[in-house]
Amino acid sequence: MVFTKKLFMVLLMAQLLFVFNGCTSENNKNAKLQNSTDNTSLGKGKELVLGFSQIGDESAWRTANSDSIKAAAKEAGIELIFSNAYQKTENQIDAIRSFINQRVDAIAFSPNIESGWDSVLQEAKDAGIPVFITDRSINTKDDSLYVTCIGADFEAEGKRAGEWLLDKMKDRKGEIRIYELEGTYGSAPTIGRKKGFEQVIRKNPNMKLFGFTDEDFMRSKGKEIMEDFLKPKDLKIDVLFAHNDDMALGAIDAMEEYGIKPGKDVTIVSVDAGREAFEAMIAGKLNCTVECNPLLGPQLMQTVKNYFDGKQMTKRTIVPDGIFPQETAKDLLPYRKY
Ligand code: GZL
Ligand code: ZN
Repeated sequence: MVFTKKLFMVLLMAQLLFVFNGCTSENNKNAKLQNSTDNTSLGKGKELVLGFSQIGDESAWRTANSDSIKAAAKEAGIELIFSNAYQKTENQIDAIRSFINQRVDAIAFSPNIESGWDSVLQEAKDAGIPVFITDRSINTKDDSLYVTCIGADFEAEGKRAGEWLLDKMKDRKGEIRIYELEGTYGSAPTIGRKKGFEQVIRKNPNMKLFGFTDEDFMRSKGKEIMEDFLKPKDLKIDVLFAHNDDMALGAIDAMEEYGIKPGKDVTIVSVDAGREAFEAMIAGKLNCTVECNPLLGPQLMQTVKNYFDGKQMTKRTIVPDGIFPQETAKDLLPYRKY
């Protein structure tokens, strides 16, 4: 009983000490800090509990991302409560609310779409629970609602795809008909990749974007829309830009069903640079993929720990990306980590 009484007294002191700070989140952060150092001083360190709301399992990228988060939490000694929202934004909001009710130490999530997060993040802030955003970013006027956002620059990825296409097509004469397979409507990668790509291809007046649909980053939906599109034989497509490899691979399946040679009759560029994209490039069916690194787990866990160690951090951490044209695929495939 003495043990718990001592801990209680220390915690009470800690709480009183910080109550004068007035700022709840600071108070909670320091109290947690106080708590965690107390715990370590008591020998067995109390594990931090992190609630993570994942978008779904719509693509190979997402699976690699989830695997990275789970492995990194284990490695960091952080207890992870992992929830899959099956690409429903309302499921993510429910998950964040449940993490708040469970009084987790921290919350992290990859937001399915950019908008609609302010109220639930305000609830987390009122509860003194810090929120970390990874992968996709959000639109909010109040950036005190989250500690930091770790993810790629999606507009730069779209520009990179566009610049590669401009170069690839620089000697092509006549109209160049482009179809764009977009990701989830309203998501940061879809908005950014679309904006970056279309801004760049405007530099070539022969390039005509004649069609685009959102297919939620899913291979099955990429295949379906391309089948519907190719059914009437007379439609011509010179270039396909897919916002991720999975939709490109689905479209490639459909093209082959209709006797069209993907990567030859149609130039195809996508984003993610996953293993299957490298295999498709080696098979001559995909011409280029822009990298978007899903292995964000270690960086997220380190950032959470840094927060509780009271370290300063920036609001935005851009994860660097590369670009992989077909001719590089064979040599690089053995070194790919996802
Ligand atoms: C990008 C990520 C996107 C991937 C897709 O950071 O949010 O979602 O490009 C995934 O493959 O479904
Ligand atoms: Zn859709």
